[in-house]
Amino acid sequence: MMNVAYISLGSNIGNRLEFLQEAVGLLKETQQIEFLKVSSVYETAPVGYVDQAAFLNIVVELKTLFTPHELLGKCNEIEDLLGRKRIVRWGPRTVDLDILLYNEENMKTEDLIIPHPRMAERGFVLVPLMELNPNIIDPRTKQAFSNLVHDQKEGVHLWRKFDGVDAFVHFEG
Ligand code: PH2
Ligand code: MG
Ligand code: MG
Repeated sequence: MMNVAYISLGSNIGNRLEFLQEAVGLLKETQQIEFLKVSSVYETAPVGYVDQAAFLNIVVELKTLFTPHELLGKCNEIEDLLGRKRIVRWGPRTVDLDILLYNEENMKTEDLIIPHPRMAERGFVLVPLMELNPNIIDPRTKQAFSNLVHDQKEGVHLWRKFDGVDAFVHFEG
């Protein structure tokens, strides 16, 4: 059975676009994942720990045969693969992959909470998510995410638009 999932990707070290591209490329070449869409790239002010460089953020929509935990395993594997390329001891990760949504799943386990517990307060998540699908309902609150996005646009700036996943993965610039 094919499931629809949304993943948020962020990078704020080194060649940020290249890390996002490599991560998306690794998702794309995974047998149990079929790619649907990749959002535009946004440059975003850091949220939470603010004393760090600006991020590039995207959201991807995918179809997958993976269960939520199998998808989490794949995300962690990609973070490890790309993270190991750098030796930044205290720095943020080169690339972060967070599962936002998985079908209409509303689940809480020790290592995985879906929907992502902080997604509704994060412009760097909501703005690209609304670009991909403005009709999504929060399975936890039953509210449309589009009702929240208006207050969350501060610090989120369109950085570059790509025409499809392949254009994104293979772009060299
Ligand atoms: N990720 C965080 C913390 N803060 N801020 C922005 N702008 N983008 C991120 O991806 C991000 C963040 C933790 O993963
Ligand atoms: Mg994160
Ligand atoms: Mg994470």
